Amino acid sequence: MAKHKTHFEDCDVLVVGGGMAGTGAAFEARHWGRDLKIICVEKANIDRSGAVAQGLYAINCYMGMQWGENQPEDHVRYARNDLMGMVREDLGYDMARHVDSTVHMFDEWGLPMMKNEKTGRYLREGKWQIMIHGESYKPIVAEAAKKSADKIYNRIMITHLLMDETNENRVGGAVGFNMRTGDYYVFRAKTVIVAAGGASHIFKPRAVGEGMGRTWYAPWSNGSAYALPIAVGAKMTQMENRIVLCRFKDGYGPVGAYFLHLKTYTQNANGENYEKKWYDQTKELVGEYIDHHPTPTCLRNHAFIQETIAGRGPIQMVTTEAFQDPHLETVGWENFLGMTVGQAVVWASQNIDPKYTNPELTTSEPYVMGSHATCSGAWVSGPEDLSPPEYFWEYNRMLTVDGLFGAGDTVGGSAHKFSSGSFTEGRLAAKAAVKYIEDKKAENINVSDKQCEDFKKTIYKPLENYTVGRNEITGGTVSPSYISPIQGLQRLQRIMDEYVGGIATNYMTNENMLNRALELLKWLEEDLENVGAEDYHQLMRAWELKHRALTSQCVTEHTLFRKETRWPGYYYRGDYMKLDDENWHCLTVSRRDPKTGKFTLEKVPVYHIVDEKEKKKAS
Ligand code: SFD
Ligand code: AMP
Repeated sequence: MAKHKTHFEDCDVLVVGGGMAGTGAAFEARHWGRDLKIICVEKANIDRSGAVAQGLYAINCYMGMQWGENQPEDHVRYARNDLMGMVREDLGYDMARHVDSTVHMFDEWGLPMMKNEKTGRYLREGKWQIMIHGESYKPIVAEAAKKSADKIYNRIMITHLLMDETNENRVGGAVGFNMRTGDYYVFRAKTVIVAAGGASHIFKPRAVGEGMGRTWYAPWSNGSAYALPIAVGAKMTQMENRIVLCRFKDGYGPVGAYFLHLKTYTQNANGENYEKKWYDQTKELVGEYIDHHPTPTCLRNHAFIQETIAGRGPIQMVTTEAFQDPHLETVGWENFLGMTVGQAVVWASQNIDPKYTNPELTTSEPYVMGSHATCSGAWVSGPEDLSPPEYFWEYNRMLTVDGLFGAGDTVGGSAHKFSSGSFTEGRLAAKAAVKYIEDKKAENINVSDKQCEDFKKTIYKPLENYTVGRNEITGGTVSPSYISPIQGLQRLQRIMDEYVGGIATNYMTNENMLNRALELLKWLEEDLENVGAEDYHQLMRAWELKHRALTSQCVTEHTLFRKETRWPGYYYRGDYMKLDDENWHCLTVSRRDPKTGKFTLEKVPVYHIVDEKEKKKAS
């Protein structure tokens, strides 16, 4: 253990994760806290980390209030509709009313924005989306964070949150290790903002074998955003609301620019528009939600999945018409070259020229996120001017652990934030964290040396497991006493895939399957005490896996709790196939007791804040 040098860093605001939300948090913390010490800790390198590492081709959340294009209320209606009613409208409204100012800063900072030549406005891809040349999106926002924070620590993975020993429910910082040097880092902090992104590789991906590692969401998004708060007893919400994405096959290229800007459309293998065919069947399941506009993302998936099960796949995107226009053809290719290069490479390597061949689509494995058309994540306080009492405990975006804040994928209930909304939420969280410090809520925090030393032992245990266990290998690499991170990951993915509604069962699950999953996940948790890491990179893999496994337990508990199928196309509860507004028009909230590891779940009212006054007046 002595081999791993310990570094201490004391600060006011600690930002965990320097992605979209983390860079927003670091930037805004400096704005409000001129004299505060602000530290950002990033697992990779902030210049190219997180989901936006490769770049993006659109900013998917921009109101355009300066031109009267949309108002925050409109966005709340949109997100509520898309999520089948289940969103935190206070959080969504709060993000929407501030998101334009974020985008205007990106513009000032040099992000190349496409313009509509006729109107001079940002070029719309869709009602909410604007188009960018975004290959350098991430370095641009990283620069703002680097100029704002006292220090950015790259290559340090945060594994645990520290807790105050005088106040059981108050955060005291975080610990982690540098995956290049192996050094141990203790960050004692007055406030912590978790902005560690979503989770891929929880469910078995479609791309396995030679394609292993390819996913739509960033493969390095490992659920720390959920595991860190869950481990200290913070409440989580809507963790059952995993998302399945319609994507171009094999490269997982996004479809938004194609549907919305290029106006391409889908068809089954016989050239038929299949979506309409599933109208009556879907109506049986979800009632009038199928009549909403735009059709909720999950219900579009539903038709796709059912049509494929019926044997009329593959489903194709009709690109051959749009691509006859040379401008649209350029946009179609550039969209991937600036965001998902792998899709362009797949097409090139499979002789698919979308001008002449309609490429195949697929539905992805599920991801856990809080920023796309889904809202899994932490249960946080909303802003004081909007939130009803159940949703408000003084500091905006503070979790149910004092001094612990969240933003972006970390935060549940506020869907459709995307890159710009996640950055915005980071700003909101940072502003509140600074206020928390100014209000003297972070005084006399006590984090003992013992707490830090105990975590140090825990963190490096996988190295020890390997060093001892490898001596027992008598042939090959199969060890009788430890498992490798990749073995553990594949086991986790299989449990989630086969029992919790992954691709193996066409997203189907039920109570028996979920109970079995919980049993298997418990055994996995026990076995993960024996995960072995041969170097620091594998040590990171070991901790990523542990975070994924804890996140998975929470997802499974939530899926078991909600006894209905709220989002057909994201997953199905075979034993409760219908949407049940009478019993389940509510949010789900869980808490894991850090001492016993037991989860408890509750229903919390979903308040429809926007339009409610009008409705009341009318009645
Ligand atoms: O079309 C630790 N997203 C899109 N958003 C848009 O606005 N437009 C698009 O065009 C988008 N598309 C898209 C998108 C994502 C991807 C992967 C593709 C295409 C291919 C979504 C946004 O990217 C997403 O909403 C935000 O990035 C979410 O922000 P945030 O901050 O919640 O997550 P992050 O950016 O991944 O950052 C997380 C950071 O945390 C680090 N990290 N650091 C230290 N210790 C740990 N334990 C850590 N664990 C994680 C990560 O390294 C990362 O830097 S489209 O498909 O929708
Ligand atoms: P995607 O590329 O699928 O991640 O989507 C990017 C943006 O376009 C998101 O805001 C989606 O909700 C939206 N979007 C994608 N496909 C459609 C569609 N068929 N109809 C309406 N909105 C869509």
